Order: sequence, then C-alpha cells, then structure tokens
Amino acid sequence: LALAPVVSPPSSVDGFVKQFLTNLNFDQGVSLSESDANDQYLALAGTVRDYLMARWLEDQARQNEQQSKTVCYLSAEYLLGRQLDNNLLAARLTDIATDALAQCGIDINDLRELEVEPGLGNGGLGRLAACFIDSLATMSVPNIGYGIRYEYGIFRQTFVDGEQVEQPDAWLRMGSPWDFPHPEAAQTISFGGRTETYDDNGTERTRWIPDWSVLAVPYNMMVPGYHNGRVNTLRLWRAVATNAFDLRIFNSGDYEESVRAQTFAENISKVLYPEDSTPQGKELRLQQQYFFVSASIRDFIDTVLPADYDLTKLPDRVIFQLNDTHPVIGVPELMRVLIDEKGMEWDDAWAITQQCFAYTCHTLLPEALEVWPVDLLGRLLPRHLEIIYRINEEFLEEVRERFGDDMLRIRNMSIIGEHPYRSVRMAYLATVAGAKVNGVAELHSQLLRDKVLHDFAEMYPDKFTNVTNGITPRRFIRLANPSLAELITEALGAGWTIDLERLRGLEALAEDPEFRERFGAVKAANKRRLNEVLFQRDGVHVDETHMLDVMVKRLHEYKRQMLKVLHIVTLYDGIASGRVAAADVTPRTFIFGAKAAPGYAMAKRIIHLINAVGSVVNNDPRVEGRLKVIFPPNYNVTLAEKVIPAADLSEQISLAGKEASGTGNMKFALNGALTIGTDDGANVEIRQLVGDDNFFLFGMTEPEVEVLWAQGYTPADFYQAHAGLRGALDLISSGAFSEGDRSVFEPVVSNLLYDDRFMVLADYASYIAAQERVDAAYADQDAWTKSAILNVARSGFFSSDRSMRDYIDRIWHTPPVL
Ligand code: DL6
Repeated sequence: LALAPVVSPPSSVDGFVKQFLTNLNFDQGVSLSESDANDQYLALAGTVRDYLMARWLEDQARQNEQQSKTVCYLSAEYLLGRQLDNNLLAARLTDIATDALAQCGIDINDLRELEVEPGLGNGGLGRLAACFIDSLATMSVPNIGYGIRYEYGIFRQTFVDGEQVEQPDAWLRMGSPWDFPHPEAAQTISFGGRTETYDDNGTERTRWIPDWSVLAVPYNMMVPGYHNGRVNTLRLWRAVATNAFDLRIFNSGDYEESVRAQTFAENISKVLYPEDSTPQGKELRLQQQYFFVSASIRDFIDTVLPADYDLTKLPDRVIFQLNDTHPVIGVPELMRVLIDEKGMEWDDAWAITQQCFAYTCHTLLPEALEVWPVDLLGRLLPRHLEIIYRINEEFLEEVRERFGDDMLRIRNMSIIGEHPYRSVRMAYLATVAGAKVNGVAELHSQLLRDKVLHDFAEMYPDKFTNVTNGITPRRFIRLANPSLAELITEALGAGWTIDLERLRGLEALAEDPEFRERFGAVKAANKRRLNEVLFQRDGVHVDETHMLDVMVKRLHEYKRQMLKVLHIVTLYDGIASGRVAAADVTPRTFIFGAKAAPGYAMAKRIIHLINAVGSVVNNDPRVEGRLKVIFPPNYNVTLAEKVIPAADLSEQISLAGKEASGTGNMKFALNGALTIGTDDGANVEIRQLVGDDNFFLFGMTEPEVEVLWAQGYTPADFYQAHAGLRGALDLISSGAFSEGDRSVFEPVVSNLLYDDRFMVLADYASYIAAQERVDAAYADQDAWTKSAILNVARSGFFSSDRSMRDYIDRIWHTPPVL
C-alpha cells in the first residue's frame, strides 16, 4: 500500500468541482453555501495542490533513485509573487479551474485578489531567486531552494502626507495554503558557547559546546515546472523554540520569564531585514543566516542523501549556490560538519568544500559587501571563527607562495579585515572557498575582475565567470501580459515560452502594419487595465493617451530617482513659467514605484519629494492634460505584473558602474517598452541586442565616471553651467513643492550640490537631451511601435531559462533528470 502511486484528481471540470468541494468541506470545514471568499480561496489553492501532488512525490522519488546532482540554491530571499495563477498555469489548469468555480457560482477573479503575495525578499536579488527556481523546475533540473520562512516579509509601504510609513506585512494571517510544515524533519541549530579539544583515539579533535539552540522546522512549497509535469521544492525554515517553556521557572511562578526563551528563539525567522544594499551588521541577521544555512546543509546531508552516503563523493551530488554573501557562513559550517561530526581530516574536508560551493556576487557598492565583526561572529559561532582563521592562514600562505611577501597584497586579500575593526570579509571567504565566482551581467563581471575582487581574479583567473541575469517568461509574459502572449502565440505558434529565442520570429512582423496595429492595441488594453487597477487600488487615473514613463525599483541614490525628478521639475517649470507652450510638451504620465529602507533617511526624503512634486504638478491647471505623476504605494510583484506591460518608456538610469545588472530592465523590454538608460549593468547587453535605434542611451560610461572622479568632481559646476538644471533645483529649494517651507527638501538639494556621490548633476544635460529624443520618437507612433516590437523580438536572451543553462554549463554541471 505504501508504494501505491498517489492518484491525481481527473483533469476535467467535473473532477475539479468535486475536489474543490471536498476540500471546502473537509479542509475548511464549511459547506459551499456557508463559505466565504477566503474559505473558497483556501480550498481552491488546496485543489491545485492536489493536482500537483502526485508529480511532486514522483519527482522526489525519481531524483533519489537516480542519485542525481542537485542544485541547492541558498538564498536569504525569495520574492515569489502570488502563487495561484502561476501554479494553475504550470499545471494547465487555468481554464478548468475557471469553469469549475463558475459552476459553483464563484468568479475566480474574486479569489485571485485575496491572495497576499509572500514578500520574502527586498527586490532584485530575491526576485531573481524566484525566477531561477521556476526555470530549474521547467527544465527538469533537480533543485531545492533553501531559505527562511519569515513571519513578516518586506514591509507594507503607506504614505502619510507624502512620507513613507512602514506597516508590518502579516502575509500569513489568512492562512498559508501553499506550504507544508514538516516538524518531524526539524533540525536543531546551535549558537554560542565555546570549543574544546579532546583526544579521539590518539587524534586531537575539536568539539563545539554551544550554549543555546533553536529548532529549524522546514516548510515545503511546490515549485511546478511549466507544462512538463515536474515539481521541485522550495524549503523554507521557521525558527521554533526547542522547549516551549522552561518548566523550572514556570514552577517557580514566573510564567512570563518561562516563555521568554521561546520568544527569543522564534525571533530568528520573525522578520525580513528591509535593507537591500547596506547591511547593518545586526546580530539577529547573522543568526538568521547561520540558522537557515546550517539547517539546509544538514538537511541535505542527513535527509536527502542516503544514510550510508560516502561524503567524499559529496560534490557528485550537490552544488550549494551562494546567493550573495548572506549564506557564506555555510562554508565553515560544512567544514565543521565534515571534520567535527563526520571525522574527516582538514585537507579532505577542504577539498570537498571547495567543490561544493559557488558564489554569485550581486553588487558593486563597497558598502554592500558584508563583513562581520570578529567579536560578534566569535561569540555566536566560536567554532566557525576558528575554522575561518585556519582557512585564512592557509590561503595567505598560498598568496605568499605565489606573490612573495608583499604585505600590502596580503593585507588587501586577507579574509580578516583589520580596519575600522577586525572583521570577517564574507565576499572574500566566498571567493576563496567557491569553485566559481560569478557576476550577474557582462559589465558587472568585468568590474568584479578588474576592481572589486581584482587580486583574487589575478590569483584564480579561472574561477571568475559571468552569468547574465534573466527573468521567467512564465510570470512576466504569460501571466502578466496575456494579450501579448496570445498575439505572440498566434504569430509564432506555441512553444516560445520555454524557448524564448524564438521571439526573433517577431522581427519580420515589425514591418507588417497589421501586426503593428494589433501590437499597439495590446499596449492600449494594458494601459486600460492598469487604469482600472490603480483606480480601484489608489483612486488614481492613468490617461491612456499619455506616454507611460515608468521608474519602478528600490529607492536608492545610485539608481538616481532624483534624475527623473529633475526631468519632471524641468518640464513643469518650463510650462508653469510660460517659457514652453503646454501644447508643445508630449503628454506623459510618470509612474514611480519604490520602497526605501526604513533607516535610509535620504531615500525617504526623496520619496517625500516625489510625492510633493506629484501633488503640485497634478493640481496645477497649467499643466493639466500634459504632465501627471503617479506614485502608488507598496510596489510589489503583484503590481509589477500590471505596471510593466502598460509601460511605454522604461527608466534604467543608474550611474554607470553601480547597478550590477537590473532585471526590471529586462521585464520592460520583453513587454515592449523602450529603454532610456545608461551604459550600466544589463542595459549594456539589452542595447547591444535591441540595437542603438531602439534604445535611448545617455550619460557617462563607467571609465568616464572614473576619470571625472579622479579629476575631482564639483557638482556645483554643472549647476552653474546649465540653466534648466539651475531652474529645477532652485524651484525645489524655493519651497514650491513644500508650501513655501524651504527647509523640507534642503537636504536633498544640498546633497546634490555639494556631494552628489552618484553624479546626478553631471548626467543631467545628457539625460534631458535623451528625453527630447524620446519625445521626438514618440511623435511617430508607428515607428515607436516598430521599435517596441523589435525590443520584444530581440530580448529572448533574457529568459531565466538561458541563465540556468549558463549556470549549468559554466558552474553547476547538473544535467536534467528525465
Ligand atoms: O542580481 C539581481 C540583482 C541585480 O539585478 C541588481 O542590479 C542588484 O542591485 C541586486 N543586488 C542586491 C544585493 N544587494 N546589494 N547590493 O539586491 O541584485
């Protein structure tokens, strides 16, 4: 009986109705007539799960049987987006479910809206992880995504008087139908204490005597492949106290104190840290990192591998991909497990470890490279610090052998930094330990080799490689833009969703007036859909006749939302002052979406400024019908799916050499928006592919930025030199957007005039000129549509399926399991 296969419900409307009603009755405990929408949503999710279950169990069995090599993706973040539609699409159930619910008198659209997306990530890095696991499942490559099941994901952003106010994201409040807890598979994760040596039959060994521990309980989520019947697993860990309460203290009458330990332990998976590029070095964050990485490595060794597995062969079965530095503490953890727990010798353990890890770096900002104070790390993980010291000692010995006693080089390459305090440089540890190190776009990987990790690239040239990021066409075309998907299928036939290079077939159609008209109609319909969504959500209207000029991404100075603000203020100033006739300005609606890290004061002030500019512009009759600014709060994956397909112009305007890749840029191009962008991150590759005629390039190149810095950058010179720039900054300074109060945005203006680390003023003139080229191009709608089609046709490279193929060829060597 135990071997009997799980039987899927019949793939028919009747079968779905039956299963749905069963779930409503037996899981939710209600009858159809008494159920509310949330009951129905939960039962619907349960039904979709039931359809996927047999495949999931089969896949696990098959992968075990074939002893296949598994990609264990270690990521502190997965920005998943809503699950219902994705899973319906993957399992070819969308129509069946829609009809089945209709038979029960339910509109599936009403249930869709109830799903709260699991916002378990900050932005690009977490969303990338979600795209990658989708692609791996679609390509039948064995993969376990390991991460943390935060009780509160990325905060919900609200605006109060134009300023960002953060609210907790209680995404689990109405139930979590997509995951399965497995308390029986919990791992005990320890912290603190000390180490000691002991004699093990004549060999001196070390053991760690920790002083506290928590349980890591796995919650498994299904990751269905698209139309291939495969289901991989995302395993997220939740922290639970090892003992619910201390009975001794309880018996002594102090109830509160007795449960304190529980609260303390469970804090570990309580909340996602909302900083995306400036880690704060908080102890709880290191606890989170060790917690999920230790649980994951031990889970793989203890429960995925057979009990008698010969661990010297571990690299045949697993590659642990380190998604940025967050999981790098896994390196000393695997060493500790192999040496202290499995009794291996150091050299053997190190040889294995070096084959089992690979590291992806996602940044170029020095402040984003995590370092942990030695004191903190040693207090929390004393054995790991010892192991890191020894790794460093042996590594520096290698450096000496190779380059001689060059003290400066040794100091620069040491995994242990000395200034401003002794710390462990996690990126260096990852680079030394990893079999491969990759950047996330060509330019980024080049800058890693040339600058950020230059000495390491010199020492290990073969370790360094590039894998340009990608996005999943399932979510970002099929789900987000069904009308475009239908048009493409009509033009190219089925199959392009898993072979995105086939979009090239659209190139010829760019010349076909009828196709252009239909393509234009899709864009117009997407604008209407966005209008409905934003009206319902925020009470604002999007004018379908306007150019939609969109900048959605985290708020960070390097991404330069300020450049966009200065453009808007320049246009506004021109009309309001009478220098420019309103009728000569291309009607544009500017859409922003951006969350700022709660502790990032400048970013929050820029959000306030955007809202303030919006409120003045939107209420000034002189610019009515010409300019409008919309800033819906709480930009997330769900909103992205509505905004991106409606966009005409995609703003990718970071300072060259600062954005590692960007992935929003890819989503826009694939949905037929034209990019205005700098030569930065993956913009470079987008422009190469779509062609200069279909991309608005502006700004300094990375080498030009370097030269200007070296010469000594004085932003005030640019202010003096450009009347438009002066006008815009003076208008902000005058209090025009702050009811006459000049102090409100003074810090933003002074920062630009006297510091301007990201050279907004230096690129202003070039940006404005590029925007004028945008206006001119937009005036010829037919030519614009042609460019938009070419953007779609030539962006197939940016499928995350291609990224996965590159990882597999260059780093993982994990064939599909068929
Ligand atoms: O690789 C995914 C994504 C890139 O597209 C962005 O360019 C990059 O900023 C982001 N990096 C992070 C990590 N934190 N930092 N810095 O979110 O990764």
